[in-house]
Amino acid sequence: MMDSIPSETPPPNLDELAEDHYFKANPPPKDLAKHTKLAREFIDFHAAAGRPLVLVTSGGTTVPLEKQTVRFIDNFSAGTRGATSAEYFLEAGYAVLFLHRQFSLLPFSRHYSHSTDCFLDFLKEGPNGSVVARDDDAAKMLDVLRKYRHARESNRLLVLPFVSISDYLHELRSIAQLMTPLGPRGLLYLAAAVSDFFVPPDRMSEHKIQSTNAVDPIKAATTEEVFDNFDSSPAVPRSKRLVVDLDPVPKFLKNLVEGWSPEGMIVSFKLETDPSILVHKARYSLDRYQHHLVIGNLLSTRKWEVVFVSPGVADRWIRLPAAGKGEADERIDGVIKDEPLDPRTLPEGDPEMEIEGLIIPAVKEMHDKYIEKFVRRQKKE
Ligand code: PAZ
Repeated sequence: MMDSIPSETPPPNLDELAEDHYFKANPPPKDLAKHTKLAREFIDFHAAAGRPLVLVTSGGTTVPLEKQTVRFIDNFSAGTRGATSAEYFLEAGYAVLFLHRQFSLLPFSRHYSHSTDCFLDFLKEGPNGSVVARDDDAAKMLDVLRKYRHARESNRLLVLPFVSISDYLHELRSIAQLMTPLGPRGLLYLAAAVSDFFVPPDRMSEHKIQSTNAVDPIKAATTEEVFDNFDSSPAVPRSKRLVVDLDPVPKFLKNLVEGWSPEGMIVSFKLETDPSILVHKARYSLDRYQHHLVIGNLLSTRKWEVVFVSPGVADRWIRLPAAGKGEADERIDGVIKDEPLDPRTLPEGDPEMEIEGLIIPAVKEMHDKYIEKFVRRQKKE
């Protein structure tokens, strides 16, 4: 009789199991195949040209409460960080794949949308029934228009929308995997405000959640299951309450780093409201997922300062200069501050300066070094 051979089957990879389960249980967005085709063509075009390409994610993700969605949970993000960063990446020579929440801010058009002014306020009647920019706005609009046209005509900007958290994750996974031919020239800059909680499909109502029990008798007469997301001993009458029970969204950053995009440089953002935990949470995320850079920011000061947390180096605060002070970076009034700004006493900045104008060159510098190191290592092998 033969001795039994010890089994060599590796233990199951829990991250892969969670990924498999999530993507099977949550249906893909209906435009995924169309988006994937556009993304593949765009990425392959720039990979062949040896150009660096950045995937910028931007805006909030919705958490639908019903399959035929009438209501959903959302967050504050307007997509300013993502849309503004995309413009600076284009200026820095990148091709930009802009994956954004539908109807959030877009690169270039952001200068004329979502503001207190209506875009028509920037226009006036011109000669012979034409429409032209108002004199005060013409110079800036021409500059923005030229940059936009150049990005479009040189095929450097691809804009793809998503709506819900599951749309976002499906799109992110597919695009990250398609970025493989870029090797280290691929950069993932994850600025979208991604929901941490969601309603899993098996607990989601098909139809609009009812606020009264008026349809109960009709429902009871049919074989259809009545949606029930209420607890069993409500203090307020059952027909008047809505208790929403959310599951945590699985954390896929590890899958992204190890499986979907193992050669690209990955930059994530960490948003907090409590200054005392920001840096700690950013460092925790970096240690846990082993990616390349976490950019920390606080809700109240995110347009003035961010903190770069990366492996093996000290935290680096990047700040807008106070008005009239010129260069600022880590310094405020000549003093290096490594504590967050006080939101009640934010310096009056130059309205023409945007913090993304400081963030993107710093990210590019890190990305250039990352590519160099990767190429050097490959040569040695
Ligand atoms: O869209 P916005 O400009 O108003 O805000 C940008 C931001 C705060 C959403 C972004 O900088 C960020 O931190 N994104 C990641 C958020 C998170 O999931 O922790």
